[in-house]
Amino acid sequence: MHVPVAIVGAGPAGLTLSHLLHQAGIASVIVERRSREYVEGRIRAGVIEHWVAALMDRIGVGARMRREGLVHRGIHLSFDGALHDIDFEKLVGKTIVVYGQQEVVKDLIAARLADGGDIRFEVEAVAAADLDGARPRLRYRQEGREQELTCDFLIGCDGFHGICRPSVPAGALAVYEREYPFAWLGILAEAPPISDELIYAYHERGFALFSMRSPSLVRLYVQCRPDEDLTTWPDERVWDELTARLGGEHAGRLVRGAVQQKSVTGMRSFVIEPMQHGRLFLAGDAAHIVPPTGAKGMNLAIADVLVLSRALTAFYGQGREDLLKSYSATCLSRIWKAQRFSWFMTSMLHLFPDESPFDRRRQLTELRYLAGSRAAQTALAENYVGLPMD
Ligand code: FAS
Ligand code: PHB
Repeated sequence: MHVPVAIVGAGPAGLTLSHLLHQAGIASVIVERRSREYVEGRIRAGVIEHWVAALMDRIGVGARMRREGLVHRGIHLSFDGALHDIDFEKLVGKTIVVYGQQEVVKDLIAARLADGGDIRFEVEAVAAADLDGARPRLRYRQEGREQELTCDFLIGCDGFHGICRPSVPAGALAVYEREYPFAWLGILAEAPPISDELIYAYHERGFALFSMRSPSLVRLYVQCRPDEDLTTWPDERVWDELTARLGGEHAGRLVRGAVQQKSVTGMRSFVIEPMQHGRLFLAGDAAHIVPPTGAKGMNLAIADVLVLSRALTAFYGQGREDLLKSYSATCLSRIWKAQRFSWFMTSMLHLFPDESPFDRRRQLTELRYLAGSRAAQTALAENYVGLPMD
């Protein structure tokens, strides 16, 4: 079988790309090793940047997001026992939408299938070859049988642990990475939010984040060790730690609802350069990882494939190769800005095991400066809502 564009992975990157290509009249196939139920049930990000929400509207998959998503005009920072507002709408005239990543994935899959899109669930890509040729080959396993397809372009949207990035010859990619000496223990719980916006808390016991998914579903995170043993975190301990770290009057109102999901997510910054090798293009977590403190992961994945869809449309429409050639550079300039912002938020709000009392004072001073400076708040706001997408 030959297809113009073969995409590995039905996450936000792969699904958005397939949808954008369909709207440009370009056929694609997605192979996804997990089942539809699994990818639609996977709890991950929850914040949608301003321009991403507008894009979802423009490409016809924003209706449920607008109905069920929560528009937030800013965030709260909690430190010194009080809440400090960062009002994005006042500072940069933009808002964000809080809407679960799995909901975005559900909406995109529904749209793809309604358009007769070709998504092959429970099909695992096993190897990519001939990337330097005009027709890359993708070997995949379906119902236990190995098969092969060829394509004009192979797109690795298969996340950090996928097979596409490792299929690039060693030495052809430069790797930039940093591991953080902590992780996030996250829970999803049935409870009404105690705040109208997210709360990022800096506390001597460690970072905490109060987020939400709906008027009856909250998403909460506490800083923990990278190798934290979940069995030592019964629900009550999670709630106790959140109450302690969120502090202030609102913590006392925290409703301890039934915990639906609990997991530990490691924290790293990771970028490969370039994001292309021959006719293989990498997008999303396959090419870069940010610590979730800046809420950039899913948004960056969608930014990559918007750039790639324009390049492929120019290729098939006008035979242009310039946008394909500049794909990597175009994406990397945005990716490094998001890497810097995610590192900034992570460094300002987490306790590092080896830090000194000087570092603690510096972090607190950074937060106090932020709370008192319109200039500093504006810088945070414009990065958080999403830098303009050309
Ligand atoms: P994805 O990882 O979403 O999708 C890749 C897809 O490829 C998966 O469906 C996978 O099954 C498939 N795949 C992999 N190998 C394959 C193979 N060989 N064959 C076929 N299919 C294959 N961001 C936030 O902002 N906030 C958060 O709270 C947050 N939490 C996260 C928690 C976790 C555990 C992870 C891993 C990420 C989290 N992120 C979070 C970041 C997240 O939002 C990612 O940035 C986003 O999922 C990236 O989207 P994709 O690049 O599409 O990759
Ligand atoms: C979430 O709602 O899951 C979330 C929100 C903001 C972050 C990270 C995760 O920075």
